[in-house]
Parts: sequence; structure tokens; C-alpha cells
Amino acid sequence: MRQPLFACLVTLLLTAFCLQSAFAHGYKLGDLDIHHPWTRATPAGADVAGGYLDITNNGQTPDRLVSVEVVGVHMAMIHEMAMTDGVMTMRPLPNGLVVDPGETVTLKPGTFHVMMMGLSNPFSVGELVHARLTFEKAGTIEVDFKVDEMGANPSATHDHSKPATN
Ligand SMILES: [Cu+2]
Repeated sequence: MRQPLFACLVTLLLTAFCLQSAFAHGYKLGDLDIHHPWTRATPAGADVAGGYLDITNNGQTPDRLVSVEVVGVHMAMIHEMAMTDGVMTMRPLPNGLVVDPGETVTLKPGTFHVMMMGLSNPFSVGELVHARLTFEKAGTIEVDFKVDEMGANPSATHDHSKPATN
């Protein structure tokens, strides 16, 4: 009687663990779903990196990502890349990034991103970079940015290995 029950519990736990590791890299904060924060490995000596993630607002009112702090990074800002007169430029979003109800905002290479400036150490593949995201309404949450390959997302036109040109 005890043996099968035990085996069953182990199976359940293993299943839960596997499911969790498949879907683990997401966070919930109030009405917000935060999915897969990631960044890229940086070459030695590089001082900046971009941080990317998806934010879904399941609530009824807009919220806003107002600030990001990253462990081991001097300063993190929310940036937008845009094509202006044929030239790719980026600018900080001084009022943060609005996520409207029912919408998902994707921070990814080439558009919105977290600009991480002043890395104390290069990021290496597989590493987790701890960060804290603060939203106007939902509050603050701790997340980990997973460090992906240096060339991850080849569609990126934004070279973070060079200093920001405002
Ligand atoms: Cu930037």
C-alpha cells in the first residue's frame, strides 16, 4: 500500500518538476505576465547589453514599466529604437513603457529594450542576470534575465557593443 503511493508521489513530483522547468521562465505580478527575460552574451570589454522580455497586461487598466535595476550593472534604462530619416537611433523613454490592458509589449532587438550600461562583468551564456522591474501600478518584481548566445536573434540591427548614440 505504501510503496505504490510513494512511487506515485515521486512520479507526480517529477512531472511537476519537468512541467515547471519547461514553463518556469515566466513571472506573474498582479495583472501582469512577464515572459522570458533574456539578454545576450557580451564580448570581453563590452560595457553595454540589451535586455528583452514580453509583458502582457491581463487587467482592465494600463500599467507602465517605470524602472529597471540590474545586479552588476551601473545603470539600466528603458530605450526605444526607431528608424528616423533612414538612420537607426535610440532614445530613453523618460515616462517608461506603457502596457495597455489586453496587450502584450515585446522588448526585443530593434525596438524596445532595457539598455544596460556599465557592466561590471561580461555576460556569459547560461548565466542568470538578476534584475528588479518596477511598474507604476503592479509594483516591483525580481526576475532573472537568461543570457543567450551572442548572436541570438540575427534580425537585430542594433549593435549594443557600441556606446549609445542619442
Ligand atoms: Cu539602447
